[in-house]
Amino acid sequence: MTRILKVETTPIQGQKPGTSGLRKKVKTFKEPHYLENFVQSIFNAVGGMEGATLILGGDGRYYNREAIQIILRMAAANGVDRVVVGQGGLLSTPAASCLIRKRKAKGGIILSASHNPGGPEEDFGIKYNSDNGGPAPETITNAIYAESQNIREYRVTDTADIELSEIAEFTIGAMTVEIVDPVKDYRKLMKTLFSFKKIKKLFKNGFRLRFDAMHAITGPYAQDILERKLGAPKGTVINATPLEDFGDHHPDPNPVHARDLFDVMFGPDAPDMGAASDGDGDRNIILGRGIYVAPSDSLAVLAANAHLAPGYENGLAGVARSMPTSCAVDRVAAEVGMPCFETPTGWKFFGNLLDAGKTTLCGEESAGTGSDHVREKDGLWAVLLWLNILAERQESIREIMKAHWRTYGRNFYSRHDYEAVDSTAAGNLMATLEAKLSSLPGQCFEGETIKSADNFAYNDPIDGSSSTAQGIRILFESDARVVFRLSGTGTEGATLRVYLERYVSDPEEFDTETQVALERIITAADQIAGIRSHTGRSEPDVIS
Ligand code: VG1
Ligand code: CO
Repeated sequence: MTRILKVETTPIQGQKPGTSGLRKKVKTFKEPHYLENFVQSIFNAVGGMEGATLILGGDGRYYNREAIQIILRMAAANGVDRVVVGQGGLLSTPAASCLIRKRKAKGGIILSASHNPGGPEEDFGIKYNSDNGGPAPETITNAIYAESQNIREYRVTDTADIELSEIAEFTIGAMTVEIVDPVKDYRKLMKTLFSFKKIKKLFKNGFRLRFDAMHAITGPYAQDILERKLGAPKGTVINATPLEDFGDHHPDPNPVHARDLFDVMFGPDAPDMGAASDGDGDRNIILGRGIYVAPSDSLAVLAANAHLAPGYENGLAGVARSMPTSCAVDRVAAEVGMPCFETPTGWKFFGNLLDAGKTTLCGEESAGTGSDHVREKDGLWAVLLWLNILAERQESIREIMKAHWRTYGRNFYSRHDYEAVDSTAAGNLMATLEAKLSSLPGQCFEGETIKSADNFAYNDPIDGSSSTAQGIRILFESDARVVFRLSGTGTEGATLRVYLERYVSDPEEFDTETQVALERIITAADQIAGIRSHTGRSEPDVIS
């Protein structure tokens, strides 16, 4: 007999999900009732789990397996009918999204702190995805938070751990636990979207790719699809084994944390393409030989060329980008004559547009691109779409970028992150800026006149919900822009993100180094917001 225990508990402060679920230090998650309270709050917030199918998996970071065992015991006690778990407790975020949709599950729980570091002293995270496969919308995340602040009891069974290493089925009381191959369904989906035949031929003809899985979840997916199915040479995927501490690195594909890849791609004998993904496999960066493709540019290029892949041969219904993402994709949309939506940061805001068929491709400046094939951004998908396009166009990545800029002009773009800033100082910076927004238009900084300034608010065109204070944006007369936002995924103090952009139409300027092209805007941003004076920092921690 399986005993169901009702455990008395008390609310824990600050269990508010951020941009992408709840992220805290492992130590916090290990505190008594911490994980349990949040999981029970999820179950309560979605109206109970009686008879439901639930998808469960994570990026393999430290505490992944323990958390899975706890969630399985709680799911059984909450009347879940079936839990589908990735073998070894592993599932990338896009693969989990794929499974939720395929299995018509009520939802999924993904264990990851994405690009944040892992290990006993580092970060852990948990997010809930709804039945469309996407991150729970704000109505649900708000309800989860409300539950977590009122919780008095959670339910759990007293069963032993389930063996996660073999593909098999188990039962806990009336609940079935089905352990599945984490890659299989995802691979099948990719086959429906891309010409594996043409990509195979590309590799056969000697195309060289270096895919850095950063010791995170994409390793097994990339090895299976790129090396075993598409014939890329063995060793194309590096750092392919998921490790609990990601080899003591941040699994964040940016110029700082993916430094080795950048060095190779800008060094002698660079391969044709470089790519990397993050902790949970939803992000991607793309590099060509001696060139880094800004994620905002990647979105624009994919939007302009997606029709070259079988899954998108009929064109796109529309595109969507997060507000801080550059306007490069807007230019493609205008040219094609399709709608372009601007949403707040976080993939959950794309869900309604995708469900309603209003948009096919979505993207964020933070190295996230995806489409309506799932309801998450998808790192390996983006790499495959690039490969399919390269196989069709038979040009280098550099040539493709140059041709794109010649057609549309170039949106120089960079994000400056100030990490672990004192929370009060960061709050003051934003409040001070907010207070003077209405006085900014017409003022001039570094020769740049401000055209408009506001704190971005979004009204969802599908369900009418509104989200306010999503980032302060300042537009200049010169087609340049700066956006200020505080991160919702950091776990130490506050992270200030400053997004900088300048549009240039003169081809003579296209080869300028990005930070140089943005120099005036960078200085103006500091003058407007007092970054140095508020934070005491003279330089950003990460420039991407
Ligand atoms: C960051 C990115 C945002 C992304 C989010 C989750 O959020 O800026 O674009 O959606 O991470 O991505 P923030 O609030 O720290 O700026 V992931 O790869 O962590 O699921
Ligand atoms: Co991620």
